[in-house]
Amino acid sequence: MHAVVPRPASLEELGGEPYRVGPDTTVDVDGRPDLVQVAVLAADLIGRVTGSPIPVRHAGRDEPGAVRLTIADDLDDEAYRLTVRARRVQIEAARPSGLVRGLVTLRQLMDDDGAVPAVRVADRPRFAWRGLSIDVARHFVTVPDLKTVIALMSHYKLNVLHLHLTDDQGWRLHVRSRPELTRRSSASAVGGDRGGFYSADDYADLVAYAAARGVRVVPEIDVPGHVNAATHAYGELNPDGRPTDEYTGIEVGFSRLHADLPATRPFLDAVFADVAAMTPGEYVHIGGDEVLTMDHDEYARLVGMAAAAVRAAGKKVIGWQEIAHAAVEPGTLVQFWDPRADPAAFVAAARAGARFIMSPGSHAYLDMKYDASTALGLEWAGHIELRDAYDWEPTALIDGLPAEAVVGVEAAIWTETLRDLRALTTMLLPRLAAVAEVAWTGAADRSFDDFRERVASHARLWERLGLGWYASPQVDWQ
Ligand code: TNX
Repeated sequence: MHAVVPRPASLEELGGEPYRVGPDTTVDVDGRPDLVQVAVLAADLIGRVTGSPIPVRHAGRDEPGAVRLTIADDLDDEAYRLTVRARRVQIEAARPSGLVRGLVTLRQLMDDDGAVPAVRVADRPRFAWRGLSIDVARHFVTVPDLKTVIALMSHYKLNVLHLHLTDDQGWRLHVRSRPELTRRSSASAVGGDRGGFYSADDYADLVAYAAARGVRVVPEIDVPGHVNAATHAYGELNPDGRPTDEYTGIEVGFSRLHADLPATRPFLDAVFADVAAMTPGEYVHIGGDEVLTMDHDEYARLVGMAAAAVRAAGKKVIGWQEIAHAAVEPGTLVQFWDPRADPAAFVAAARAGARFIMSPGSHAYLDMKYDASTALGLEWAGHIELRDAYDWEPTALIDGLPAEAVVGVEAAIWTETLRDLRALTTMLLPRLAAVAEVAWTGAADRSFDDFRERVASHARLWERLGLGWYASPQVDWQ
């Protein structure tokens, strides 16, 4: 399967000479704006390999040397076909996002001199939702650093960037109707480190950069716990009317909203309406995790208010697994993370129409240490070596949950201990590639021994991009 990660559904050797990027290489495409955007991305990616700029052309027929991008209506959403021959390359997909998946496969097949073996690839994802959740609240991640992570996600065919934008330690997105959130609560971060926030323009820029790479952004405003940044900015959210103190530690579960305060519902309505308005995607994440200081009724009322605000703004609701205990409606997504929970509540939620995104702490939490000697990261869900991030089956995590209820897989990275891009990618790489394969490749086509051989050459690209990565002893790195 050459070195393609995630492993494609099928790859056939055609024999004969490889394609070589050279002076006659162009990217040819029909003149639709969304296709031209993919073509420009293709020209940029291919041009970087050989260091020479590649022209984009509108061309109706096959020209020698061309990498041709074509819309093929017989394919599903993100499926693609890639055909590489000595004199031409063709990528076909139903939509631009499918063309991006094919382009990435082409890029991974290319050696450092721009040669690509003659192959035919036919490929499609197992799960429609293949995500990475990033905590930009404990430590802020700047726009350029986040773009690097988005490009990496796209390289592994992930399609959902879930941004954990708010927590006790900081509020990272400007919200028009509640400007004090970023004015008073964005400068802080864990350990007194530098904070930051995304302006509306920054955010739109990130959304567009991600969209061009086939990645949707799902914003998370975490309520009704993990809210100290909000209660620090707006005293009216607290029973005594006074702002809480800034918080820069790493405890969880102490902060909370109050269902009976008059300011609470208007706050939720306004914040979720504004965030929804900045979101072209279908989903807004309401958090809902780890509220340790509230009775169940109040929790359910507050989650209900947040969910209602999201729906009133025209979006669908996703929340951490705890929301399965509050009202779920058909179409609600529940994000599983903690296997210590009782499966019965999830099975009941699925019966009520909820669907599941799988982020099991012991496999997909990429802020866990690789082993006891890892300098960065936490350990509450155990150590996660590369094989642990790879060897798990998303539909077998919850007893009694029907396989059809599982619609996605999401890695998560929490940043209590991760202060910069190098730290972030050292935890992501190589494990992000492993989780991406769990999400993309059919269960019958997956094996760790095969994966470890394919991923071995990927470190060359990570090095080339100057990224930090972990040289897992489970791989013979090339
Ligand atoms: C649990 S997972 C959390 C986060 C922490 C993380 C650290 C979840 C929904 N909540 O608040 O940052 O563990 O690994």
